[in-house]
Amino acid sequence: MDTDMDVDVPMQDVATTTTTTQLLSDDEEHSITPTSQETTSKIIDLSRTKSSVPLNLNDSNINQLDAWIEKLSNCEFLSEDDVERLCKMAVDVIQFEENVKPIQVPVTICGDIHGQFHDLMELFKIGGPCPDNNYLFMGDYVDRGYYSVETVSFLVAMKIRYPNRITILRGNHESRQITQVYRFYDECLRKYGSANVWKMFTDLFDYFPITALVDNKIFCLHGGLSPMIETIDQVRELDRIQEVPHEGPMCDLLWSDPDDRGGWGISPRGAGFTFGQDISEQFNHTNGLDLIARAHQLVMDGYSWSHPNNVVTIFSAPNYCYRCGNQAAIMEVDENHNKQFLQYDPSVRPGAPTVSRKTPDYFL
Ligand SMILES: [Mn+2]
Repeated sequence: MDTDMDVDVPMQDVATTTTTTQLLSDDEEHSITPTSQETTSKIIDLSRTKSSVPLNLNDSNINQLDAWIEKLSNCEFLSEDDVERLCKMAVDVIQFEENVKPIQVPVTICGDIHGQFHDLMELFKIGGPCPDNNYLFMGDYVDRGYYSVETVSFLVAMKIRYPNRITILRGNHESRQITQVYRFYDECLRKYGSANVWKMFTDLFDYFPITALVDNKIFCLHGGLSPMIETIDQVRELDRIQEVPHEGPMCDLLWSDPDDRGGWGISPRGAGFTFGQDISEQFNHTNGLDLIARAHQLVMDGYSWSHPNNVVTIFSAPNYCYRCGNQAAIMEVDENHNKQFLQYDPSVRPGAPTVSRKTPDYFL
């Protein structure tokens, strides 16, 4: 029985608390022991494939990517060799993006997806197809749902194919440690028979940008603020190309949550901090921002304002974990910075029982 889902369902996604704490001490146990032989038999070192110039798409690349995207659109995963090609191409695109990726309006901003592939397809139906529309995803593509491989492969392929139309930030689940606990690692083993694909993707995650800035007004990131970061320029100076650290500014940006209490608080998740309205207001004032847009927390309507209009949470996995009964949302920001939330319900998943929209007791 999958126990992590049971603990995880509370609004605050608290399960990650226990995980992080455990992980800090159980490090060795989680380091690919069962498949280390398979993994080492084929050494894939993305850092050695790094080039000094961004990928220049040619006709052959484009045809290859279009074929992959079509296959993935049908929720069929790529071969291991194709994932290796995909990740190498992705490094040559993503490594050149800044820690604070500048983005122009209009753009549609999206929160957690968590391997719910069919709901991601629904998201593109609701928000309009890419590349006709610009998208910003704020992390947590993998874990929890059953289709993390297809979900992350699809988004990475779209990123390479339309690099100026889609931005994919890093979430706290785009990490070696977290994915070994919350399914992505197991899913890769089951679908590919070894941990090679897991290693390729988690190596790639190190290159994902950690924040984005929409027209210098909306600061977008997965988690929240850090007591060690007062200005956006300080984010620009971080060395992000690494596993998500257990503490420090990069960890906080991916793990923190807004809170009703003022000031900084200890996070029940065991990583990052909670931050109050005073902190958000100060950060937005200091950096000339209108808004902080973030994901990371399950919210029943798919979006939720806090601090009162300084922070918005966006969550794009409807009926999270196939059982939470929540709506999902995305936020469209138009040329005039008007914001519109588009909500949606879970899509039909082949072979899945009819979805119950009843709110579970434990939310009440
Ligand atoms: Mn998260």
